[in-house]
Amino acid sequence: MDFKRSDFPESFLFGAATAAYQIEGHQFGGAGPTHWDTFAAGTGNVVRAEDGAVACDHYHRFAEDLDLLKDAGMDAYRFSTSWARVMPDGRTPNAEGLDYYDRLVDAMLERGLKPFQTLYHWELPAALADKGGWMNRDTCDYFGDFTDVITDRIGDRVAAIATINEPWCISYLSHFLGHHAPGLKDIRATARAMHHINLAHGIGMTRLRAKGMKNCGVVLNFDHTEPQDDSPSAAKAATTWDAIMNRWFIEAITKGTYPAEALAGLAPHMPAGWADDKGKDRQPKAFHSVNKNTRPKISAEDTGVRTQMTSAEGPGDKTQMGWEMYPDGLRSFLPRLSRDYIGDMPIYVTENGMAWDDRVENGAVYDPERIQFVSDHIAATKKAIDEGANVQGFFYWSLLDNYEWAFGYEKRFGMIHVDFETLKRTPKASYHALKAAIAR
Ligand code: IFM
Repeated sequence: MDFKRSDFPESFLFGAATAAYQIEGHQFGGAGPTHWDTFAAGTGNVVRAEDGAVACDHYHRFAEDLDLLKDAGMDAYRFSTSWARVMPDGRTPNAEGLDYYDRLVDAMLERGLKPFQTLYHWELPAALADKGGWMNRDTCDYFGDFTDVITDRIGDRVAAIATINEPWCISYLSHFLGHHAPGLKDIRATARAMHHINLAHGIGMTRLRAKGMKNCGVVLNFDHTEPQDDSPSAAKAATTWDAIMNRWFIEAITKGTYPAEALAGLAPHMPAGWADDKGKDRQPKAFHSVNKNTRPKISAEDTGVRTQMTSAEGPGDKTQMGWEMYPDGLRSFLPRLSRDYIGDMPIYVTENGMAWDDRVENGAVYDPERIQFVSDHIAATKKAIDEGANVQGFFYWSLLDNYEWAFGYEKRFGMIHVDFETLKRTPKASYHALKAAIAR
């Protein structure tokens, strides 16, 4: 890789990220069923109907995985705490689940790794999905209770806490585009979920602050949106997409408002009294986190009934996900975030990574494409810092090959290969290259 640690400020953190349902093995330790188990069991929702029952068995193998992080010279580990493990029915604490996270955090500290916790990374307890999930406003208060329970147990030792991972995916991708659990394509459900997820963030932040927790924030995903062509309809569609994907959550959280371009379609479907909630999601944060991967090109399709937005990938090289590799999107977005929304507040790039069809050959995995990808995105992060963004850390997504949601185990994002038959871990060439760069 082209960079060295000394290109960055001394306090800059290098780490890798994972999420509970994607790696832990949800059949272990008394975790309750989640809406992802239900979604995966449906026909055609997930490749081969795979679920997170075993995943990488990180639940039993976390010591080995954390050793690999430490051996790579990483400073921090971004992990998430499964709501359904901590409270299997969404409401009642599970001692075994709390003990697990207690051991996990201690194991990070023993290895000198800073624990970066995300409270909610998508495994909604099925019992709460039964009550309407994120369409139900009560879920926001229940999230607050979950925040209390897990923070009482590990909050004294974590370095940072993010409330929610990628609200756009939880709401729009899952309730309008239907790609993720609960797999809906329903604008009324979408508007509710898009509002409630912001409210849940606000309630979570309030609970964390009440406990004196200082380093708290949220993780949003952004894409550098561009119109597909020069037509006015494509320009309008790109502006609307940008409003829904990039502005809805950050503007609610920083300004207490929703962008007019998004409200134009969503307002008729919002829950009653939504305008009275204005500002409840706008709680003071200490940091902001960004997950960034690709560049959708947006066009408008006139169906004869109404105009709909269509997203397609840009022209550059693609990853195994079919996503365009576009590091300049990261370079341009980070200063935009500082300039338009958060000023000098610290930013962490909490996820950046690529999937590739990696294979073990002669006991090793050769992945030059990922080495180039990481090198380019770390260079883009450096440029963004030079342009004024206060970026304080970069987390590769992901530490391990894992459960890539609707794609099952087919897409390999890890710096460490996992054989899903034997669960053997094999660090890829990119792991060794990143380790060398961090050591320089
Ligand atoms: O695997 C996901 C992760 O859970 C959230 N951010 C994007 C990753 C790749 O799709």
